[in-house]
Amino acid sequence: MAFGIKLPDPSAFPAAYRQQFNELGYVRIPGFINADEVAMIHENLNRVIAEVVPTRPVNDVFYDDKTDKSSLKQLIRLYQYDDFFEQLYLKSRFFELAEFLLGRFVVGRNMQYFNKPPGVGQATPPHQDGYYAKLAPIEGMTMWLALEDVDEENGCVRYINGSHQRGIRPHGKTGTLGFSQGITDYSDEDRAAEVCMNAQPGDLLVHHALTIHRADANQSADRSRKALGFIYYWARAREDEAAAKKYQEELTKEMIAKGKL
Ligand SMILES: O=C(O)CCC(=O)C(=O)O
Repeated sequence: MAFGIKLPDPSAFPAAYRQQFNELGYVRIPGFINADEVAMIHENLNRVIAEVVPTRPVNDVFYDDKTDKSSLKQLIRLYQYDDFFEQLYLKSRFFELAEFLLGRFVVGRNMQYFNKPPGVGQATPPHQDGYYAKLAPIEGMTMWLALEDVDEENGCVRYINGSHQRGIRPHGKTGTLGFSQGITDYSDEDRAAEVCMNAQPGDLLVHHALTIHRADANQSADRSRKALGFIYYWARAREDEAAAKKYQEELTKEMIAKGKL
């Protein structure tokens, strides 16, 4: 094709993935990567945590208890400081799947590492990722790759079917580092509609940027809950830069004042 242009391939993945993503607001893909690939990700995460994390600023690295390094809960913008994660994010099957599901060209907005260490791993408040992004239109997705067994005990992600079709809900401050905004009118009806997404290492969950989701705290005695998040948006979505900058500055100030950063 002229100029080497490569359009998103409509036959790259089963059509059922897109159908489920559009209807439910998420799709679960068991075994999206194999055991060797999962092992490679763990190996690279261990390397980054040992060698790179000590050099990163406080707003890239979140702990449940900042005096305890074993309580590491989140690494933000992982692809911006490591070659392995940059390739995994932007030159991989994950990126191709994002274009396939959206049916449009996408750009990467953030890649994160999530953990809920046993004993200290906090709940993830109900929210919609699109609220955080400060983008218009809200056409995008988050991929959530399980790196360990995940279930009700250690904090499965919970989705509400079809919630991506009902617009943005009101959000307010939660005081939770890494998930500072949550839905303020989350109801018993919402809770009753939740679906817990059990997962095994290598399974991929993909949710639309408007899909409502949350996760409980890790209540297990000794199991962590490690995952990677890949966030992609339609390349044409525009950022409200002033709003995004103001939000980020306020957030960092608030978290430092509370002693969380
Ligand atoms: O890992 C979690 O608990 C939640 C992740 C999440 O909310 C997200 O990826 O948008």
